[in-house]
Amino acid sequence: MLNIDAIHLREINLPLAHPFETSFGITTSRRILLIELESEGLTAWGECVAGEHPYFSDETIDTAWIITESELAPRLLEAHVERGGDCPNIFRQVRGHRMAKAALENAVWDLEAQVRRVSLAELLGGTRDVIPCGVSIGIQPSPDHLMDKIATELAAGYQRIKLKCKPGWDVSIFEAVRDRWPDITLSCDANSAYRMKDLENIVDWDRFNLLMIEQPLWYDDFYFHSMLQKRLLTSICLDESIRNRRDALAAIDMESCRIINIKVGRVGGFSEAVAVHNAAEERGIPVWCGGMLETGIGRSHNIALASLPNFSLPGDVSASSRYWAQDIIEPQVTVSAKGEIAVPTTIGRGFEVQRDRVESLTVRRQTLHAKARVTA
Ligand code: OSB
Ligand code: MG
Repeated sequence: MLNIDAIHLREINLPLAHPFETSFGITTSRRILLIELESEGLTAWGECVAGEHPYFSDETIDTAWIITESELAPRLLEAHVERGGDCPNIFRQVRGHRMAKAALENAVWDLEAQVRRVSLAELLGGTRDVIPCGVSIGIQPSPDHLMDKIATELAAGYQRIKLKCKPGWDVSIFEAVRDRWPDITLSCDANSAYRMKDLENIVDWDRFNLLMIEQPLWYDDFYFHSMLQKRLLTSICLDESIRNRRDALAAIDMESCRIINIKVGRVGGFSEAVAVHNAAEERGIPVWCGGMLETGIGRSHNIALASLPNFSLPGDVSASSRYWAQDIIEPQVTVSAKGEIAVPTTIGRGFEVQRDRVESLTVRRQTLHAKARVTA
């Protein structure tokens, strides 16, 4: 039994070390909802990956805050909780709001790992000692800026370069990058910036030998992606479209994609992330772990998840220093010269939260307490 005594919500504000531009906008600073669970002297953490605006997904930090405070946290405090895997059922009545649910559920798994005295990776079923790392490089002010960034990341050892793209920042960029680096593992991510009128343009990208094209079409689509995939040699990878295991099954059976990006926040927590992973594995579809510009808390959860066996492609989980002047965990997440992150084997998530730092970055807070328990 996991007796949760209190749930603390807090918002921290943290500037990114470098602005991050996608087809849907530029992020220069993050407003992040952190969850802290208190349970019989233990502290567990969760991070909500919803952004400030409803651009990547329909959730935002503000919707997540309200739903957590008014619906999810009260349910969790009243429930009989044995394990992290109980959370989907506890939250079942609330539709959607998967990023809000994930922040709480992942904190419960973090707590469960501490109570069982195992690493979070082990609790999730992880088998890897190290995870292979790639980087996601945002749209840059100029092609020269992009070339410099790629050179830096390759020198650091990253195994795969993913370029954010959009109409006007695509073919000419791929050409320039392939001219200079004909053999690197390269992919692109459109974040739904294209439509079927662009089909012939996208088919032409086959000549760049990309590992995958991530979410080229609508954020909620399977059918048109399957039409596009039929015309392409390059694999499509779905990100935004995959909300749960059933979506993964639909996408795989319709041949809308040949690769899946798993983001634990996007699918509603570790239980569903493992379910998507397993469904893909049974059908021979490789997965990789996506990122959402997380602090070290969400990042450490991503590392544990990415240690599962079917995370066979390099993910977007990279070093703390690529995002933050100083991360809020200790040690910071670092990547080896081979482009790998070591999966912690110590109890729990394996990185300490810098509590004083978090305290000083906090701009809003709210605490919910459990009702006094009756002990026999
Ligand atoms: O589509 O993968 C995406 C960041 C914010 C929103 C969506 C995406 C991303 C990234 C960055 O690609 C991944 C990372 O480095 O955390
Ligand atoms: Mg993506």
